[in-house]
Amino acid sequence: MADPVLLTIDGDVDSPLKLTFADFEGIDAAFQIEDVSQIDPNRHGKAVTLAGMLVLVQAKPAAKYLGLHSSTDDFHASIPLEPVRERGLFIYAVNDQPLDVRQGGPIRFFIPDFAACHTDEIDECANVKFVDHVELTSDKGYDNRPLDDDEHEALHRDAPE
Ligand SMILES: Nc1nc2c(c(=O)[nH]1)N[C@H]1C(S)=C(S)[C@@H](COP(=O)(O)O)O[C@H]1N2
Ligand SMILES: [Mo]
Repeated sequence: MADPVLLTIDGDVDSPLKLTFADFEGIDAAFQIEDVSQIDPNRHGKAVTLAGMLVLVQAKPAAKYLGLHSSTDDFHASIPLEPVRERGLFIYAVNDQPLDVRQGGPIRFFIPDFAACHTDEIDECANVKFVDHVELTSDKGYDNRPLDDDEHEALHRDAPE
């Protein structure tokens, strides 16, 4: 059987992509971070940079928002692209194995230096786990991140461990 597609990237791009684990491993070393713990000691694994991904899909100048969608638990964020362009990461492997679901795998979006939850458009909540679809858009897209402490608490209470 063919390897499953882990991430689809489309929207305002000239070259949409569907990536399997092997595709992630094959991405140019210039677009890879070998060891995410060098950037954030609390995070581990190997990542492809958002900047690299934007080159691969040939993002159009019209792309202003980064949509991060998880169909696994119906969690969605849409954040301004410019401030995260050079620091966003897609973590996909630990010890050369696909990222475990407990760490947000198979693919986890991660912004080092995120703001505290719901204090900013680019907050910790935008570190979308099990992200399977990235859509670049000219306007803000669908976003169902928690808006306040109560919603946030409810989300964490219901989250599978
Ligand atoms: N798919 C998905 N991603 C998600 C969430 C979620 O509920 N589902 N919660 C978000 C929130 S609100 C926070 S604060 C962080 C928590 O990341 P952690 O579980 O690694 O601490 O993940 C974010 N990513
Ligand atoms: Mo959060």
